[in-house]
Amino acid sequence: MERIYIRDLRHSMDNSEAELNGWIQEVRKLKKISFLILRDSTGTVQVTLKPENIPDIDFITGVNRESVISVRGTVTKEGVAKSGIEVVAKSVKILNQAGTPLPLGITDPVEADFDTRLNNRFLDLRKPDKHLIFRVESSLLWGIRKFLMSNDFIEVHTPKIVAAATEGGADLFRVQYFEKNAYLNQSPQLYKEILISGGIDRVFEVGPAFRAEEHNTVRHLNEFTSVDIEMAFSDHNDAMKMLENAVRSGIQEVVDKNNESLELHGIHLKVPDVPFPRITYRDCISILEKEGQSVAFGEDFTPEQLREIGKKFPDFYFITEWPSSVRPFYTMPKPGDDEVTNSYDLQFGEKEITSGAQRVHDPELLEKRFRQKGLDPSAFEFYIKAFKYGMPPHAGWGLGLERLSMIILNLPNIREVTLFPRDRTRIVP
Ligand code: AMO
Repeated sequence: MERIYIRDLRHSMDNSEAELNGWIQEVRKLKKISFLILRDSTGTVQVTLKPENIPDIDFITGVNRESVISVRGTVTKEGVAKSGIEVVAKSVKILNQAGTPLPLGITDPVEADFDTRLNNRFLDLRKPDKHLIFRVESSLLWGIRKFLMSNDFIEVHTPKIVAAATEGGADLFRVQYFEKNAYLNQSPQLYKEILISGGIDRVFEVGPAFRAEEHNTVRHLNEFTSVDIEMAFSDHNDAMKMLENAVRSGIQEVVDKNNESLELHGIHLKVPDVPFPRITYRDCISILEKEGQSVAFGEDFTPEQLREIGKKFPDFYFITEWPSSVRPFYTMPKPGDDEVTNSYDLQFGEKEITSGAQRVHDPELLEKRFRQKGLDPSAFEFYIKAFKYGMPPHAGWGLGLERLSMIILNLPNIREVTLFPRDRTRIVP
């Protein structure tokens, strides 16, 4: 007998035979017959147990909720269940019994506190709305991957144990690498640029990035998933186009694959139009000044200031031409105006999703930029070397996958879209 998912029962013929596997969500015992609500990764269905088919009916209905079972039976399309579909069991096999009491309820109307949920993530994920988050994240990434692959990018994997800091020395996790000191990589930045010198032309990577940021916020993780690209013979404008279309393609895939489930959970997702608006850092200062705020040129915007700017741009938009002082050494200064750079952040309202830029490709300028940032170029010899023997002009970006998922699902905390979050206090489970 073929195993089928509960979602697909609606396509089954009346009176056909099916095997279903899943968890017992609920037991309803009546005088003669009993019902189980069976749940799998795609939904729930009512299973009818009749004593003439199931001689050990009392044993089965006495099994704890959340035990794992396999049911073989007849699909009945005009049953008494609300959905109209039920399965009249011919046999029920208990595959594994669940303990009691459950450390976290699956169907409780009142949600447990977040820590209890995360401590019992395996149970939390059995709830359909939590499960859906990770289906959405998977579709989102698949849409982005498909877009990049169809634009001649190849997917690469670069080291996560590294010898040099990428995004600034402060937020590094140290690891003991035999007799040497090493770090967990903050970003694949240096490696993706080296690959451009390697002649690969267009690369992308999806992988973990580690930041030892001390503060616990709803938008920061100490380990997040970074979607990075780097493209040769390109500038920041080319990279921004690639980004807005990648985001659009990701959201399109989410809608194509999950719209029915999203609508069921009251989430109405719109595929954004491109191009996204572009606004310079200096224009943002003007907006803030009009609101009576004084902003010092050369500093990052505070969360309050971003909130103010976000009021004018509630959807996706780019903030471009950030000052050199707030961008890393690898960022290309704007020709003729080197107070600012050929850089951008993709924002959604007040929230940052992506940073990117055209990069410095001239090795002399690169060494100068290292020194301006107070960094010793000799620690980056392996990187600078790749610039000395024919490095094309190039540009790219790094997108926080969890940040984008959080935004499209309108969730208040980045931990909701992270299976097993790593934050200032949490490394288990
Ligand atoms: P940046 O440091 O801005 O740039 O990071 C890029 C994007 O990664 C996400 N992000 C985070 N998400 C969750 N928790 C964190 N602690 C965290 N830190 C960053 C954000 C951010 O926009 N090398 C450059 C990218 C490039 O220029 O290609 C970089 O890493 O969404």
